[in-house]
Amino acid sequence: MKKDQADTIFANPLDKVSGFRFDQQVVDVFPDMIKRSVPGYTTIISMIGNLAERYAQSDSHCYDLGCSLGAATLAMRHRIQASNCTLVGVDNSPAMIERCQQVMAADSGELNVELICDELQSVTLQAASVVVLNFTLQFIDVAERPVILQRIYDALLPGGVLILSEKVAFDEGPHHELMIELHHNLKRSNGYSDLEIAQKRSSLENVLIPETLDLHRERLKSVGFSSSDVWFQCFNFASLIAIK
Ligand code: GEK
Repeated sequence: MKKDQADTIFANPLDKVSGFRFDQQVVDVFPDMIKRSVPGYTTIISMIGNLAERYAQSDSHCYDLGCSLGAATLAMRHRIQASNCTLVGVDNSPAMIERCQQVMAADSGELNVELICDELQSVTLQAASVVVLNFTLQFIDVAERPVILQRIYDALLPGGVLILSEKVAFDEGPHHELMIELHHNLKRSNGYSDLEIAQKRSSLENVLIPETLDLHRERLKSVGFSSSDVWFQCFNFASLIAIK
């Protein structure tokens, strides 16, 4: 397996900053990129393992939708005790899935892992006890989000959970600016230059669409989740748990 590289994708001035894509260049730097960009990422991954241990049911599926290199899949694989549980990782980036396959093959976990390269919107979900959307929904057209959550809710077994992590927006005002500033300060302290931060921000414009926590809670309620709330937040990054 190729060694992970440091993320320098936006380090030099680009003539034209294109819309962000999960291609081979991103795959090669992905672990470094996500750890230095998403506050609390390592904690969230580890806690997804804890939550999966608690909520995974025997004879069920646990889905990692937008699995990238399978960090959340691996965390679940090493914590789930329930018998006959199958992990399913889905990602629409062929480069991500190819590397994820190598990651899973090199891992000694015993739970069966199935990897699917497809749009998560078209994958059949069934008998699910845990569904993870760890910073994935934010990349999908806002209009498609309610349908995706409804399909997840319908596929969940009673007592099943959705773990939804997102970059979130705040209503316009001082708090909105403050959260963006605090996140950028964190990226600076993680070694990104102002140029890298600015070029990445413009690459993600219209690709990553954050919504407010209120909107996420309302949508989860409207598809049927009886309870949902934030279990982790650092600045404008949050993770919710919704229980069926
Ligand atoms: C982690 N969960 O490390 N269908 C399937 N996959 C998609 C779709 C789609 N429609 N849209 C985007 N993706 C991971 C991190 S990264 C988040 C998730 C980030 C995939 C996309 O290819 C990418 O791999 C992933 O969602 C988002 O816990 O990079 O900020």
